[in-house]
Amino acid sequence: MKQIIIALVCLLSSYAIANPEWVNGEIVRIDPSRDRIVLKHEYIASIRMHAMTMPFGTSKDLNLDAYRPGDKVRFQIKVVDGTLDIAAIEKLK
Ligand SMILES: [Cu+2]
Repeated sequence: MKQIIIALVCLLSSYAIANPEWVNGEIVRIDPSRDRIVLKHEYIASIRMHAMTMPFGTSKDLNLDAYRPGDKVRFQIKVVDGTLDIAAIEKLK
């Protein structure tokens, strides 16, 4: 079972690397103390995830100072240790 999960995560991360996909969403909450951001996102085709509101991890080099809840954004994801992190984000005009 563990191997299946690892294989799945590897598959997901190779998808994300091979085909960086921009996903539209809206910021719901930013939680810098826990390196987390909650986004209401549209369907993510690369991992076949339906639209939902969920938390994503954020890395230190992602500067979110200019972002506020309610901002419309587009973002790219990456799989880190089995969790979804934001690889890139930018505001939609
Ligand atoms: Cu989701």
